[in-house]
Amino acid sequence: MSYENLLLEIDNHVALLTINRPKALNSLNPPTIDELSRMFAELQANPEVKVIILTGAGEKAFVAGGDISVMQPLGPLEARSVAQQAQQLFNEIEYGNKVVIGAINGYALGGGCELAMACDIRIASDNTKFGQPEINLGIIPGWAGTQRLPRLVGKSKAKELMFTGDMVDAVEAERIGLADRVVNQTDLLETAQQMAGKIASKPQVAIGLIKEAINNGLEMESQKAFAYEAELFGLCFATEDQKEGMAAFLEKRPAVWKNK
Ligand code: CO8
Repeated sequence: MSYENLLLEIDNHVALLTINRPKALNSLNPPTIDELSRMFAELQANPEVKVIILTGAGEKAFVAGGDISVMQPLGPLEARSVAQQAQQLFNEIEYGNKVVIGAINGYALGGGCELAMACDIRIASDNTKFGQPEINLGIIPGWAGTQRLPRLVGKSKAKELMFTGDMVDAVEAERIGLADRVVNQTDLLETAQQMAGKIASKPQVAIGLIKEAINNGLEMESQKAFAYEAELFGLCFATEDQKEGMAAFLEKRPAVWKNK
């Protein structure tokens, strides 16, 4: 399948996916959202790929938001449809079976901040600015920002950021829990690759079950979530990797994972 707005490299079980519209600061128009949906479906189905790194082309922006020139003339039903299309993509990223690391390399604003928040982990370069500036356009976040941001930074900080439209720099983003790590821009991809390589070297069934336990469990009442975790923990004992991992520990040798 061909992609006009995306670049892809796959190396050693890690896919590096780059949104490539640097002249428009990688802002997301409907064709790019459509390409991202097709690409994530392809990568989730590719057994060679264990971890996906998502970044933006150029040194200035990860994604500067939804494409405002496309949004400007929309009617309410079209705007709702664009919101639903992107929300579906972001759900596929958050709930999909592969780990997704956001390598956030500059502005992550509006829909760009919402896309970053759908990633499992965010590593930000020191020039990154996060924000939900939709209020300055007379709209509210529509790609699940009103839901994912408070879950990451708390209700009142999320309201402050959305009411004011203010951006936060990478250090502040790390302090409030929006970024997990901050590095020099020159080190960003290498740091993401190192983390991706480490995660790709782990037993993948258990990695997938951790993702499921956290994502689904956080949406449940706590006693139900504990029971759900116990079920998934039990499921690990149906895998060859549980047998191998424990045998290897007891035999004092490195484990050889089969990812099944
Ligand atoms: N959409 C379209 N084009 C953009 C966007 C964007 N979000 N951001 C930047 N661009 C374009 C600029 O228009 C400019 O194009 P050109 O060179 O043709 O004039 C080019 O990228 C470079 O941008 P600037 O010249 O503005 O660069 P600066 O360094 O001066 O400023 C900023 C960088 C601060 C990032 C500035 O570009 C900016 O404020 N951008 C807009 C940020 C924003 O408001 N993002 C939120 C958009 S709304 C959103 O994401 C909601 C999505 C949900 C939609 C729901 C359903 C419809």
